[in-house]
Amino acid sequence: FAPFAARQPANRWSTDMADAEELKRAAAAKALEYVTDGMRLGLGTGSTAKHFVALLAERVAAGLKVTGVPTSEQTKAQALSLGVPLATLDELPELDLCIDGADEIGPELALIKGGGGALLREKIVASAAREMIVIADETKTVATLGRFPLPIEVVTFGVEAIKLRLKGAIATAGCDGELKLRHKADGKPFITDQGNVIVDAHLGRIPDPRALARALEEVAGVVEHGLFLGLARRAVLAGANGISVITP
Ligand code: ABF
Repeated sequence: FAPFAARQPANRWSTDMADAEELKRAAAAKALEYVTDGMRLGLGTGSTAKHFVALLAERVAAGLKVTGVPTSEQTKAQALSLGVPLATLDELPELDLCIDGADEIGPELALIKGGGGALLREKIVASAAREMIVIADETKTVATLGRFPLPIEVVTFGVEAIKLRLKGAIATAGCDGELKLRHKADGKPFITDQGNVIVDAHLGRIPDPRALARALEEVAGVVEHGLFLGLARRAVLAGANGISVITP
């Protein structure tokens, strides 16, 4: 991609945004190199995954044969509009590769995902794949997970009671912080593709992600959480100095 120093910062904010999009697109383009003819592909959600789907569609138009399983209604709509052949996970329960973005990437490629609200389908699809590659700009990497609020998908019944139990569970894993039910811009609760709601846990630091994952999974009403541990086998990260590919 183009050298960043060469740009004129006429409007700093829009220039930074453009740079960020370029980095996401560069990571997506690199990840495309891992896609081969005949693959069954999990298609992620979010702005980085959106670049990947767009680039994949160009390859499909040029003759690449793949079948995608989308992780959200949003990705499904994009892939359909661009002519990427799709199947459901019931039709293709085993996938070769899943390519998706992340909100935070920690040591050993432990991830926080779900900022876009698609964590449940994302985790099911990633788990069905032989390999998951996470794509991101390098600002997503952290030494300790938790600066990004951890999304926890819960059922709509008894949300306040679930939040109280979550608070206790989080404390047993050495974490603390505010739990907020996610809302849309119109003030209504955000509802996931599976009809649940999301509680965002503002923890700041997650010293032991495995302990926290175990604790959350014991709370009745929790459908899934955004800690993706041991799932990503590779991260393709784009930064101002180029692309790096890292493994756990
Ligand atoms: C999905 O999109 C999510 O799990 C994550 O929340 C988000 C990352 O979005 P972006 O690529 O737009 O930063 O992968």
